[in-house]
Amino acid sequence: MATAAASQAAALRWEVEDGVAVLVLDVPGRPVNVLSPELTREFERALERLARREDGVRAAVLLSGKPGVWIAGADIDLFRTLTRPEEAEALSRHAQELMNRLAALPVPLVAAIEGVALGGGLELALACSYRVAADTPKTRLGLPEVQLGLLPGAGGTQRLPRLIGVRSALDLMLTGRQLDPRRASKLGLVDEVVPAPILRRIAVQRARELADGQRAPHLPRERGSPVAWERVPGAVALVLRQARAQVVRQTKGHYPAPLRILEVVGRTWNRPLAEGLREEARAFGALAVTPESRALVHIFFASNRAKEDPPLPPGVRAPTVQRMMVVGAGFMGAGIAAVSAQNGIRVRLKDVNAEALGRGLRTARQLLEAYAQRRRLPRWERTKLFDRLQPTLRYNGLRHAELVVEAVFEDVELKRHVFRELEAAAAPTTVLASNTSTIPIARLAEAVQRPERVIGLHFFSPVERMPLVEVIVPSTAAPAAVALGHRYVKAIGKTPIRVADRPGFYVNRILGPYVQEALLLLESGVPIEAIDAAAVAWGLPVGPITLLDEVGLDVAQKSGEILRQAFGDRGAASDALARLMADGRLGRKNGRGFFRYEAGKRRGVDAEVYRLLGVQPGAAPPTPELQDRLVLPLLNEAVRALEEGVIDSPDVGDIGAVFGFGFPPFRGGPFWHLDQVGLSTVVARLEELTRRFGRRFEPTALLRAKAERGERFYA
Ligand code: 3H9
Repeated sequence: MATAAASQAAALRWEVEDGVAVLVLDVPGRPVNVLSPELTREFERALERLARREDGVRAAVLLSGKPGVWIAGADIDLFRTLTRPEEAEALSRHAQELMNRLAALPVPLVAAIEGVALGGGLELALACSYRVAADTPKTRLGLPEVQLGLLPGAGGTQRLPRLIGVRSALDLMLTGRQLDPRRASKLGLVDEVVPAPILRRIAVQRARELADGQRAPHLPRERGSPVAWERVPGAVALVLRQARAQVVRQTKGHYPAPLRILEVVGRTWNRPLAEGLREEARAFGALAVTPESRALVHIFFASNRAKEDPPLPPGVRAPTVQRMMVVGAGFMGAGIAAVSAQNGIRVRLKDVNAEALGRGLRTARQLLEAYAQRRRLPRWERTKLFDRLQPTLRYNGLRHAELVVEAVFEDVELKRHVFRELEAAAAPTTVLASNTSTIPIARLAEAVQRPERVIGLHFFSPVERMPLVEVIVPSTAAPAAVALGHRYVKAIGKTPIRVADRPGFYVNRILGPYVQEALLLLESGVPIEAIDAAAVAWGLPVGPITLLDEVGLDVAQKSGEILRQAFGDRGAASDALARLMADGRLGRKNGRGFFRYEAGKRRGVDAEVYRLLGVQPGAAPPTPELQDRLVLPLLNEAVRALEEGVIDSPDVGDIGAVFGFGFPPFRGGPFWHLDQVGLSTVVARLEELTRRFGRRFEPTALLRAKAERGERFYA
């Protein structure tokens, strides 16, 4: 039977149950449990009490007092203050010492994991004698340090391979992948998976059994892998070679952390633990101060800030979306409907005729099917999931919806007509959102009686994969409508950025000059391969010409036209897209674009494109010059968007670019990158390009002013 709590600590509560100390971790004043020097001191006090067997305890259990989070790792905030590798190395040594003390406790310690156990959190679990996880959707285990440009620095690179084998450990460390409890149990990372309500009871029971010698602890080996085939000479070397080749292919050498992980594990997996820990700490120290890690840590915090709810006037509430309608069952509409249903929202998908609706419904159901398989949903949950998505040809039920997303064909009159119909059928409070990429939201708001409830929700394609949604805020929008849209985007697992209702919004606006410059380069005779290669070498996921083929030449042309009408006075523009479209080229979707396609597979550049554009491809300028010509206009446009209030902070601009089109995360986003290069360097380079190529490169006033004052975008 449980006895009353013997004492109360700030973050770590000490309770005693049947001779077992139950340590309940609940860091005060923080939304999640994170490891910090203060918490380490508390842990140390608790460990001393355990070592003394205070209250007669024979074993211990570590539980979290925060629902959904066991331990989210080390406090990432701490990394921002580190300036020298030695400081970071010391931080790592400190964390390792805590884990070593846990592992050396004279009483068994059971990790009772409910919620996320990430980074230092999982490393702590690895130092325990036994791990039980609750079977809840929020319970996930992983080592995401690589996503912050780091390696696990609290013993993870050492204890994980010694517990589950080198190959599985590398997979987790190199990808930052998070495992659900069942997968973690298959790998031997957790010893048991139990329903949440009995987690504490089972953990206490296992702790007692361990103390009584009725059950053996499950500990990492002192050295080497527990997987038999990995102990065959040469086996691990092969695993390492293959992993390295994959890392190089995927990161193109832009990310030091995964290479360092391979190096440390390769050198130490078969050495004594203490030696391995020393190597780990040194590598952690070196990585923590790299520009790549700083940029990635910046993205982590910037995305949290972007997710903060917008302020609401006193007394105003924005309801959460429980029911919604998606109007227009095309590819986008189907994707929006599926992603919403996956996240617990009841969705009606509407179109005007049965055929279009049937097609959209099939697409949406395929997405749900893929999701259900990925998540291995049990039958009853699958049924609930599919039930949440209902087709309709009419606006029935719309009265109960908090939100409608319109995703019909991109035609302003059609959309205005739909908005009028929606207003007639919806409740007065229903928020009406358009998923347009080119039409001003104000034009749609004008069409209805209550424009204050009209916003834009600009999704990116394919909806199920793209992490960003632009919440477009026309000047007429009510704060509650904006807040509802923002919260909805978060509820479906995406990152919202609030953007003013200006041409191209933010993402397409800054891509505009980049794509334009690529076309001008092409027209001046630079080979397509060289243009794309320069962008990819800079770290972008694909080059601009490939991007055009993927997005569709018609879509890009329309978007470009909008920007040209709005900002055309900035100089030369290419009409290459129009000319290629006149030849029936739409890009990948019709198998004809800048590239050739055979049976859906891309082959090479289509030489016919040069002929159509009257271009003789010649030698390319040096890569750095190509990169400057492509990227600097994009950066300049991002600053202009900030200057004009399209976005309200550099954070939003960075997140929009990284999540919207894959601006290289290791560069931290346009504003972060500008700061790193130095604003006056960028201004000088833009001025030089202006002299050589024209006004489109002119640095924007804000950039110039900040450069003159020696300022940065981030303090
Ligand atoms: C590490 O462990 C290194 C070690 O190997 C070695 C050390 C020597 N630190 O995302 P949310 C904040 S590296 C500081 O909105 P959710 C977050 O900023 C670490 N703060 O909630 C936000 O603050 P605010 C490896 C953190 O439910 C608030 O908590 N670990 C940390 O959507 C709520 O977060 C990771 O990389 C942290 N570690 O998701 C895990 N974690 O309210 C990173 C969270 O002021 N974290 N915060 O905006 C996550 O993935 C998610 O936050 C989590 C919760 C899944 C935990």
